[in-house]
Amino acid sequence: ETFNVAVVGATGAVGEQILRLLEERNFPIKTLKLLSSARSAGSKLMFKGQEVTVEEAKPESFEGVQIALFSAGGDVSKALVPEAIKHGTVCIDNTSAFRMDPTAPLVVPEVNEEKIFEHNGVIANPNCSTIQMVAALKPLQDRYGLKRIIVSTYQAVSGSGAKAIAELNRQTKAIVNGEPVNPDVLPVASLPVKHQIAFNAVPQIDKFTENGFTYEEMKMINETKKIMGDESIQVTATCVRIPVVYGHSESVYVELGSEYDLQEVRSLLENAPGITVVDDPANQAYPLATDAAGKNDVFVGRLRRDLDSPTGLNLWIVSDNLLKGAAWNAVQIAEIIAARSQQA
Ligand code: 11C
Repeated sequence: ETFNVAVVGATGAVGEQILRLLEERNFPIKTLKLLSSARSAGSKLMFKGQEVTVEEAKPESFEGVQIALFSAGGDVSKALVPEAIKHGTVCIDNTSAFRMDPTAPLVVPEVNEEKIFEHNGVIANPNCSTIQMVAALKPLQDRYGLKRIIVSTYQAVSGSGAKAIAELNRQTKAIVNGEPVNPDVLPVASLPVKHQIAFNAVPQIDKFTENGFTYEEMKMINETKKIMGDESIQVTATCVRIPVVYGHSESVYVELGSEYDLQEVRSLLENAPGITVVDDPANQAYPLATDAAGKNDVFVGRLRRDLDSPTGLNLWIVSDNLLKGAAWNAVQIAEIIAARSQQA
């Protein structure tokens, strides 16, 4: 069986990776529609050696479409996912629009694949920094339970889109040449104050909420509980933007539900799907954003016991934010839907 597929936001940073993955994984496509905002409509993209013209996404675009992957921003998803559902399209949504909707499954296949089939038309893809953390913690949750997570992130500028990548490049050149930096995009393009990202660390990703946490931090807190299916897990997060282009890194301190054996933790992670352990301090081997970029896996290292708490464990978790953090997780979900439908 092959499928009529649409990619909404095909010209964006994540859309580009979705197309590459659909091509590389030979997804069973009957027809492919590339959709975008009016601004990008008319541009041409290559898919399997053929030129495809990008069309403006409209409610009627979903006629006959069986699977649609959305990554064109929350407003586009809020407006068009309900229209697509009316046409019977199963929507995989990369934005935050439906993540906390209790009727929408929030899925990381390594953690809660079975939730996919509880959907009412839309399956939400979590935030990038959440996905890599829960994928790595799932085997530990299954074996020991999770009591508390304290995470600090070191996030790549590509999470904020193509303009932020250009801004980092521009500022880096400006500083090296002794020219003015003129921050224009980060931390949040729509807010009046901007900060230098080159040679800096900015403890603000997205806007602030009323409780003093940013939306990015609240995504990590709320989405983790929903995906892991346990509201009692305590989570606190500090999200920081650093001058890296691809790959989010995370320092995670976790208190497990019981005492643990470090060798067992290592082998649980080594045998977990989608996880690669890189952890050999004697040879200075640990996950690096530069190594994770372009790869689908989540990389875990710096495994070490806390010195005070017998249930405390430290980890360093790195993954490509545009791949497992976005496009690959979405394509994985699409592959699972396609495989189930082919079995039926
Ligand atoms: C960032 N995590 O790195 C954000 C990007 O909710 O899908 C993804 C935002 C989202 O800036």
